[in-house]
Amino acid sequence: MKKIGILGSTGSVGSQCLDLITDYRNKFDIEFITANSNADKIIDQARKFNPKYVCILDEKKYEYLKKSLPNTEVIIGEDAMNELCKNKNIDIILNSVSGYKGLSLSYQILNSGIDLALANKESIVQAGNILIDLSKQNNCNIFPVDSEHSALWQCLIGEDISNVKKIILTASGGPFRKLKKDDFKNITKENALKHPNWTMGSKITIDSATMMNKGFEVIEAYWLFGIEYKNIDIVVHPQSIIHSMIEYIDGSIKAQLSEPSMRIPIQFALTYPDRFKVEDEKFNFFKNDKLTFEKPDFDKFPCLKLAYDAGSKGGTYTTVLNVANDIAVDLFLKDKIHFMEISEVIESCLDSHDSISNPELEDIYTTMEWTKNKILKEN
Ligand code: MN3
Repeated sequence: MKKIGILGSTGSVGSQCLDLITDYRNKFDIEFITANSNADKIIDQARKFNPKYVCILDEKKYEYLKKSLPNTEVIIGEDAMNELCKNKNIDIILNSVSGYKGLSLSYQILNSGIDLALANKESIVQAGNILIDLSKQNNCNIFPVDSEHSALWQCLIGEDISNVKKIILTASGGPFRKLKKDDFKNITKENALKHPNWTMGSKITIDSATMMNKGFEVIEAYWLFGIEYKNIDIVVHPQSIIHSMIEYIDGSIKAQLSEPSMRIPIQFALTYPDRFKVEDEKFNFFKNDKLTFEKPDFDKFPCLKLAYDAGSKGGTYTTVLNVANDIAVDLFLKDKIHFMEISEVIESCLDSHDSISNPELEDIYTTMEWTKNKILKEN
């Protein structure tokens, strides 16, 4: 039995993780589940899966939760959530909270020497050096749940990293791949929230529309696999069947393919080095007889360049990139700024930032505060 904890169990990745555990109840023991504020959903989940702890951030929901789950330990707040990540009896914790708040949890998990199944890519974008160092010091793993990085990981098994020439990240291109640049000014929130291939939370859906999501994934790949930015390429592949590729020094390219479903990357992070059977729709070559590829358009999607630049410059630039994006997306979702202003807000923060090289956790938090204050003052 693997003991697992799920941070953000009511979100898209968290719920899918519980779904797959339904098929393997004899393999996993759920220690805790946590949510931001969705009390009804976490109550349903707790009744079905019987975790030892249920934690919710929203304090107003405490009484309701307590009453609904008399036989479960109900706890509230951020500190309690952090406390859960210190339990060394747990084998692996899935961090699938959304946005920059995931960092303190990822930190706590690795600091306690627990394996981290990472769906919150923001934490590695914000503090890659710190998380990677921690995992080495404490001899624990960061297993990617992002489908591209899971693909890269799967392509690298049994290979020597020094034989890698290139990482090729695939991108769906998002909903505005074919839209002319002149028409970007007419983009509405509703258009941006419609992703062609994946159903996800609203924050990551907007990140896909601006392609900042891919920019973050470039930075995530840099930290997870230690490959220089100049050797990380993006190829737009609208069908989302090839989830990413590795090119080796001999010219051989390995790819991982499947229908676009998060089930495989979530499950592989939990079962590695094993593979468990899934009764799911299998890839059909004859229904998918056209796999196409395009160059990414850096002109239409300025967030891509911002991400490469911030990543290459290093230090706290990627912290600014991430937090500025988080807040800009939130402002966009609240109809306070236009779609095209998302990248402008981020760029202006990056331009006026004094980066700290080799940042400590304190520097990261200071930078987060600085970025937040700057944007909220100006918007
Ligand atoms: Mn992805």
